[in-house]
Amino acid sequence: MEYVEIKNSSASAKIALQGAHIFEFKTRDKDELLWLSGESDFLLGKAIRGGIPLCWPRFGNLDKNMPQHGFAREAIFELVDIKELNENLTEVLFKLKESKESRKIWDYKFELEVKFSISDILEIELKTRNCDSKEFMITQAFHTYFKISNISNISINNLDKKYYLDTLDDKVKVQNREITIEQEVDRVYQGVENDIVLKDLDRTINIKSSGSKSVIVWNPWIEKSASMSGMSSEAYKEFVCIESANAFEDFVTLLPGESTELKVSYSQED
Ligand code: TA6
Repeated sequence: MEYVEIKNSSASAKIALQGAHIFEFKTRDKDELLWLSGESDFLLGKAIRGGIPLCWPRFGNLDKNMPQHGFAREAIFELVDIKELNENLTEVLFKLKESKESRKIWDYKFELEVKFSISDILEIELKTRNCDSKEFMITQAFHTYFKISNISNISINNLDKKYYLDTLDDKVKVQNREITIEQEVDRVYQGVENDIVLKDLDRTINIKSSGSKSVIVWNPWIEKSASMSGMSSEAYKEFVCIESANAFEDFVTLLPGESTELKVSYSQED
């Protein structure tokens, strides 16, 4: 599976052309940011398990002839440009346009651009342009797998008092204080416009996003971890997904010629 490897004075990264899927990111003086399953097959046509899968043009499993989380993460993107802006910052640009295959699933003309900024901060911009003569609706997400010391050591902060859909029982609930994880968690928070902070022992990861008002928090816990593809039975201890998204009611409709951008940045503190 072809990938681009970036190394500069601040960070290193690996990004597969399939799905414009970043699966490694490490700054010079910090641990690896992203979790990557040791059981991920790296087979063309099968999403890499871990890193940051791009869910597009759908988040979730709502359209009958659309794969879960859309088709972009299994599509081969074009590597358009690699720019070394200085010794500490490299920008990488990928592009995807409609194809015969994509139009069988989703009959629209589009241009999807993904721009990575690799430095001590990881920034990603997902830009969708409607190149068709009719409007279309998208939902989307950065399905980010964060590498953690152990699921029992983490807390996810700044979602206090936010409403969320608990997809495990389809009930809407309100978050009380920080999130800690002692069971399967699969929640879609709505109306989120603030930064989120993942704390793991003495490590803090700041998650900033723009163009999005929904955030998904997911951990499969023991049973699902053992049954999901590309995951070991112990994997649930090693990662948590915090996904900046336009999910469900937070969908985006684009008229012909219009475009929208979903952006996220991840910075780390000790
Ligand atoms: O983002 C959470 C979720 O929708 C879970 O329900 C689970 O299905 C997860 O994504 C992984 O999905 P995938 O298609 O990557 O196996």
